Amino acid sequence: MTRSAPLLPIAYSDEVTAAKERGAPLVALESTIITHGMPYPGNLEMARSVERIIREEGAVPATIAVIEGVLHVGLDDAELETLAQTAGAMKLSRADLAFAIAERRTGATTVAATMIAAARAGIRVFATGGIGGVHRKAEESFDISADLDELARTGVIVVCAGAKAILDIPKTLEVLESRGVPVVTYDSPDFPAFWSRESGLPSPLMLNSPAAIAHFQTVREQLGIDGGMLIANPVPEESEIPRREMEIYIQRALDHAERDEITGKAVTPYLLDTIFRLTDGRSLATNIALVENNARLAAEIAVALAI
Ligand code: PSU
Ligand code: MN
Repeated sequence: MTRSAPLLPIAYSDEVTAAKERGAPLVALESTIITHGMPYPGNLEMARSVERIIREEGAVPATIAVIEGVLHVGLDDAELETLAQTAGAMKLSRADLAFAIAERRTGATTVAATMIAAARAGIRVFATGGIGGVHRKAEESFDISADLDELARTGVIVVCAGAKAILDIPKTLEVLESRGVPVVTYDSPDFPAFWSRESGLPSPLMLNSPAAIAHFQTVREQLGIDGGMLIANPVPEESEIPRREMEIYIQRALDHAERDEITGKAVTPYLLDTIFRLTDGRSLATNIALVENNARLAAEIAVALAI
């Protein structure tokens, strides 16, 4: 008797299965933003609305998460609702995505883990809010998100609203450049800073249409260049919180984090939560608006890639 290796426990939603069969454009979505990035019920509203926007644009959403040891690519509404209320979900990156599956745990995927799952499922475009990056004072803490290395190695286009201004944005851009990750701002010369349309830094590259982004990716593939690319899509003007104002809240949140000795995986969720409270929820409204904006662009890119 020959023993074959057991298959990876992976579950595609009906909608994703049908999309794969007919070759329809797909957009992956992460779940850490749901479990660790926003409070309930705003997180559920956001998760539902980004899926709706992707469908309106003619693509199919695939929210990715690990539920009781099964890697889900595409969640139905009941699963989305349960996840949005799961307090103890793990926050999974490259280091522990397989651990959660092996140990039959439930966990949400970060940008890095979502890219791994998307690539495995043949999904080429992924929408999120902001990527992880090089934290301020990283020269002391060594806190650099695994998202950056994942962008360098895994061939998925990640649409974000820039790097969160809680990070050290110049250092984050330096690391992306050293690792050979193209950073393309959509329709703006300024690299955006998540809640704000500007970071004070110019963007390395700029493109003005989903078709141009798809074409750039095609040429990268023709050259045999693997790895991902980052599309930075500035938050719509009517939803932005200007940089100078944000800086006050960010500084306060960083002081709180230092006082409470927050380290490791807990840093990003802690800072986001503190900023939500300091801005009386205004940062949450901005966060939802920018993710919706990114979902729309990601769907347009996925459609353009499929042409
Ligand atoms: N952007 C958001 N909210 C989030 C995150 C990003 O608007 O919750 C999450 C993403 O999942 C990202 C992660 O991959 O934070 C980065 O965490 P870390 O800095 O620990 O690598
Ligand atoms: Mn970190």
